[in-house]
Amino acid sequence: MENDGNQKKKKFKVIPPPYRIKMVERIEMTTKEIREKAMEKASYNTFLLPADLVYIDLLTDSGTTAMSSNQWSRMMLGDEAYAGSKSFDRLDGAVKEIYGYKYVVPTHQGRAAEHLMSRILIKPGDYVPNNMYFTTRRAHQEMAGATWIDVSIDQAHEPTSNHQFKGDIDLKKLKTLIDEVGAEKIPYMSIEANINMGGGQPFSMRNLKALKILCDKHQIPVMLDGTRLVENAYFIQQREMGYKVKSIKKIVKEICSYTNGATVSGKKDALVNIGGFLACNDEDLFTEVKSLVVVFEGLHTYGGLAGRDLEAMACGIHEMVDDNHIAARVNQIEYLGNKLLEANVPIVKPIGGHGIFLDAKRFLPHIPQKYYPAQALTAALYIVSGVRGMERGIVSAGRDPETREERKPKLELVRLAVPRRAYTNTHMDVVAEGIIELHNIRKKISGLKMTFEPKQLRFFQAQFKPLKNELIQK
Ligand code: PM9
Repeated sequence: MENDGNQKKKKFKVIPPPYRIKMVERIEMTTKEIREKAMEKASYNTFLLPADLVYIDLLTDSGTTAMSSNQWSRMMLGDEAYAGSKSFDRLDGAVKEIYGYKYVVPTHQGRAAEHLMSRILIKPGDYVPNNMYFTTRRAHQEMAGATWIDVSIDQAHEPTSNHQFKGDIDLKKLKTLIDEVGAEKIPYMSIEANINMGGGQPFSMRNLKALKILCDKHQIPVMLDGTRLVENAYFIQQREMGYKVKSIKKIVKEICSYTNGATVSGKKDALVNIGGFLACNDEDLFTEVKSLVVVFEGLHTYGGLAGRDLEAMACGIHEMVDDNHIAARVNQIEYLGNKLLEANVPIVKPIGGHGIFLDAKRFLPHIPQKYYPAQALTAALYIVSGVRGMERGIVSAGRDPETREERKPKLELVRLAVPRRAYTNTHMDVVAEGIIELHNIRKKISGLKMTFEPKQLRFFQAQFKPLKNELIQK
């Protein structure tokens, strides 16, 4: 049997991580008074908090991974030659072996790859269908002149739906789009693995295969956002018929075989603090990417990264497909999610692959969406517990580029994303306690008004004030 990790899992109630800890970093709990002042100074936006005033940092799982001793030692072997470094060869080899694409161009992170892909493939007036949106991907599609279209299944927008593959594409919605605008106006089909904004939810292999057949028929390339591909592969292994006995490595390769290329932020699955890449099978696209990357990132063999970063990512790509690693990673999220479900805290179901998502509409039903309930909940959670999360609702959704009206997503969420290999389940216990405490005083939380709104990706730097004089009434 090839899938050894999956068998080991069944022996334990929790899945123990396949590592021990060699180096630690001190973190400090602050007082509620300190946090109240810090939150006010940060204008009720957790992105504007100093990190040393955060106790457990679940702002993001991006670039916050603990690297392995192998990755750190590979960094010392980084070949810093400007052109044609050995470290590029190792990254190139790792992507080809694990993902199976023919061509690879490194970039400094995921959005840089999205930028190159959008600039090259999109013409003004085009339409790009997606399974829900991710902030940076949609921003680049729209900046290149495309209209973003959501072709995700309806259940993806329902926090209480237990659908096992909320990342699936609604093929009827896609067919309607093709009929309405014509395939020549659709430069690519954009499909994200384990959709982030929907709660870390996977697509199924069955749906992906059907999507590929439909797109091939209309000569529309399928471009994957492979940022959280391994987590998606894990859910396929656990939930889809016929995949229980397959290794994560095989499932990852199979997914990629039904796509024409991918943009990847290495800061998630690939276990590095910086890095990304664009990979594809089409030689013409590769030639164009190589030509454009030198304008924005650097030569096509380093793409804005140091040789040591390429080494760490090459090593991380091999480590990420270890069945034991990914089982323990997702199990830690389930551990936290189940504690919250037991305490009747409203979270997105099923429990996702990279974090748990509080449903602010059910948590704070007294705050209308126009007063930013998820933003208020994120700020209040920090004050009560020292835990930092991120708004994933109306603030993150931003404005329609044409009408400039606020987009009002059905999902109004607070994301608590768990960094890989960084925290223990004891930390998860503390996070759960903080959220449950906050849930008990939820009626005292007030809404927010926005006092400053940046032009792009406003959630990063927007500023707020409580509607009443205090965010949490005494
Ligand atoms: N994701 C995250 O925290 C970091 C930026 S938004 C706070 O979830 C997907 C699915 C992502 C993603 C980043 C990117 C961009 C692309 N696709 O951050 O540029 O989740 O490396 O990747 C973040 P980079």
